[in-house]
Amino acid sequence: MGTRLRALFVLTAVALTTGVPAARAGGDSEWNVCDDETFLSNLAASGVAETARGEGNFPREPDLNMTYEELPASAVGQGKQWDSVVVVPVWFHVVHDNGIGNVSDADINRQIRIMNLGYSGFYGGYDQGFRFELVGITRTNNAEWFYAGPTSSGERAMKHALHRGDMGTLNYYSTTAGPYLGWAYYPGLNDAQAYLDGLVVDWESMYKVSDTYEDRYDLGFTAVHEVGHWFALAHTFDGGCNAFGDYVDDTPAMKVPTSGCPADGTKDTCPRDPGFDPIHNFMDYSYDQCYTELTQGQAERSHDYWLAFRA
Ligand SMILES: [Ca+2]
Ligand SMILES: [Ca+2]
Ligand SMILES: [Zn+2]
Repeated sequence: MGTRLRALFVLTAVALTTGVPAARAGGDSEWNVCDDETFLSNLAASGVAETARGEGNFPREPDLNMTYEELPASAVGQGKQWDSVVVVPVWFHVVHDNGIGNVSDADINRQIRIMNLGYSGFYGGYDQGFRFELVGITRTNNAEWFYAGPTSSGERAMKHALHRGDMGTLNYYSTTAGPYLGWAYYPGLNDAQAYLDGLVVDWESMYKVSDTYEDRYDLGFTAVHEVGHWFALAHTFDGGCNAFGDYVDDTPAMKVPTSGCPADGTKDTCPRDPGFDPIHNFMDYSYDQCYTELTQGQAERSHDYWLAFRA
């Protein structure tokens, strides 16, 4: 079905802002996602990046010029026919800098468990019909890879070396994720790019392994969010108030990402679209403690794409 899908999957992931390089918190320089060396030198010079990732002037995720669309009509709704839970094998790649970020096996198993809880509806919402099974762990001491940002030579080298399995295998790279909390690639990478498939997730977002993101992003839910992209889920705010929104019917449209967790739950940035903003959805940008759910519509979209690209 490749040709009808056009360019939508050429790049990937997730945009909070578009086209504007993020200014580094704590400094006046600008960092372009393609300029890895500048980032690394700034990181070494300032020492502030550890406290700034994903916050302040940093978007949580890079803008990789991702586009996303609906599948061809013939492929839409096929996922409704899934009749058993899909178990996704996971290769977990620990990349560290002389021990910094060298998370334990227990941390990894807990992270997999959190992903299983998130995708089974344990916290709320709809059982997504996916589960995750850890099949292997790699450990690599490599500072370049550990600090690498998206589209960098470090990312490419890391994935060339470590990527395992096929498109139905989830490769999870635990690094700093550069200045971000994480990024992921949508389904549909071409053969030459297939090695890039997978998640890159900030190791400090794992469940209470660090206090850097305490009370914000420290419950392991960044990976739940990134897995959503890997399944083809867009942000609930992607598309804004437009009719197609995130191509999921049962997530109310929203215009801007949520920050924190608005207490009364009545944030409504698309007042003409029924429903309050889905601030508890894992595909918004809320704090971890605000995340509880994915919807039936998101499960159906994920299974449609699974059948089309990963099964
Ligand atoms: Ca929607
Ligand atoms: Ca609304
Ligand atoms: Zn995202």
